Amino acid sequence: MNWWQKAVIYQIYPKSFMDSNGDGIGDLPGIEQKLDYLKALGVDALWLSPIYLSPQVDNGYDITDYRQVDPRFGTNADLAHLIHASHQHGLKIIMDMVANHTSDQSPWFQESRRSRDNYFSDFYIWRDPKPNGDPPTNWGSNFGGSAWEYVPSRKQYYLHYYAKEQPDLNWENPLVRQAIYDMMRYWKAHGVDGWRMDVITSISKDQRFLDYPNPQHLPVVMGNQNDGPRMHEFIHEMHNEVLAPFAMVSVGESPSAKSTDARLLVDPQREELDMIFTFEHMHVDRQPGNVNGRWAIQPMDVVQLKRILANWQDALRDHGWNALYFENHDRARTPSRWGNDTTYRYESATAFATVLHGLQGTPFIYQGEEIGMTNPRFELADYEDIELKTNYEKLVAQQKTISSADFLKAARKISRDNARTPMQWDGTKNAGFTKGDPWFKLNPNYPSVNVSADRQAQKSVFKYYQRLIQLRHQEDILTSGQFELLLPDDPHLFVYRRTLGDKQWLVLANLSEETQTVPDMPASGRIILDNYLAQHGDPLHELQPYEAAIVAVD
Ligand code: TEU
Ligand code: CA
Repeated sequence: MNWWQKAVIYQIYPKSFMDSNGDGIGDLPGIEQKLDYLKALGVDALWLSPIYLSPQVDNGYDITDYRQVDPRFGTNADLAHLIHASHQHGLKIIMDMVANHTSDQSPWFQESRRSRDNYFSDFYIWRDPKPNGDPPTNWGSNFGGSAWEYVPSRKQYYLHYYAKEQPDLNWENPLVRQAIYDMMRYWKAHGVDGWRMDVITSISKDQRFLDYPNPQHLPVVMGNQNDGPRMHEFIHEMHNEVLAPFAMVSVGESPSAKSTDARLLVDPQREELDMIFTFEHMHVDRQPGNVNGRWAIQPMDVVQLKRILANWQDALRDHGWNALYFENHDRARTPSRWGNDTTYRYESATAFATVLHGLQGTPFIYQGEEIGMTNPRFELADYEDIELKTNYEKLVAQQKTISSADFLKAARKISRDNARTPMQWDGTKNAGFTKGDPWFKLNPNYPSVNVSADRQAQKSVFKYYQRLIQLRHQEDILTSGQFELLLPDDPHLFVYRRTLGDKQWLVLANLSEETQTVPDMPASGRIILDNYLAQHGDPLHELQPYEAAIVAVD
């Protein structure tokens, strides 16, 4: 078994984690101050969202220089220090690798846009206009508008799947691939243990550059963006060049992968990636086929959530390994999104945690999830995120397919900024995140929801996570046990069995606000964990609102 299969990984969004110097922006020395806290939680590795030099059009997912730490976050020496200190704490470091695109401020792009015949000319994807001057294809960007931007100095368009300030790299060019591998070796030499790979399934583009059938004559988003013809070849090459020789762990982000695609990416025999993040279970509260995409929300469907997670458990059993997550910097807070963030904040936070951490795979915890942080109820003017702003412009202002009020309602449920408010450390001014003016508004509930209060509370989300993490470290049944979904059609209960040898554990959660009886369970068992603390009755047969338990029935 590899270290990362027994591990729980904690994601840090540095900008919002801890500010050490009072400029209102979280930074690397701030992370270092919190290593004891992370150790107390019990996690094994940290994934840092991008801290490289960047104009921050997309909060660092637009990189100017892969080898330089942005002065907002500190210096390269601060990073070296943090890696060293983390290792001394027994924490591994996984860095974000954004290799599908760079910032338009990158010297590579600045050179590339200058002319058609310099060393960097083919580092990006340039194409001539259509005869009538239109963009080369009708592909749409994820952040609104066409995926092509015209540059007069080359009389050509370049491709960008995200903002126009995020030009896509040309992976067909071997010089680009070698430049990325060299960068990975460079950080390996600084002690980095692995990579989270941003939209890695987008790196290969279909070189035919075909238009999509398009009755509405609007740019078409998705479909063109993933699983290009050379994707597996490129990832396999990266595996051989850097991942395998330097034993670095890899978890790829793969927005459109189904479980069958996942097997091709993470089956160890194929020598590509260790794990991938799927988006499939993120769609259980989205109206399928609606023109407003992820802004067309609907109540989440527990049956669908179970079907998707169970399908991934089955598909990767003996053919790969799951990366398990509910929250990250692109997703909302689970109690607000799928649970109840007022009356049952503690209960719903811990119920979803139990469901996730009981599965086979490597759980990822996003900063603040371990204290049950919630979505802020912002007004439109409070939001910062480029994805939200560009989608508002496209859907509300131009297309007029959703009203401003409904867009705001969706934003409060699912927008990316919900997870990006500063970490709530204590009840003092600005939640102890900064002594200056925070770069982004805090969630106004920080006087009551914060690390310090939670760790002292009877109902402590943090303590519950500590226990879940300990169990994963100690109990092989959680890492290796067979998985079987029970009661698949029950609309409120998420129940499954893990089995290892003659050991059997049931993981049970009531994802509703009413007490539920649980049918067809064994007569008795031994409670390993229960989020209703001492008050629990008989979780094998009756579950209180958002009650969750793990019960041994061997
Ligand atoms: O996200 C990829 C991605 O698909 C998201 O932009 C997605 O469209 C959005 O979360 C809504 O579902 C990665 C990063 O995680 C994200 O922060 C970046 O903005 C994006 O890539 C571009 O680098
Ligand atoms: Ca700072």
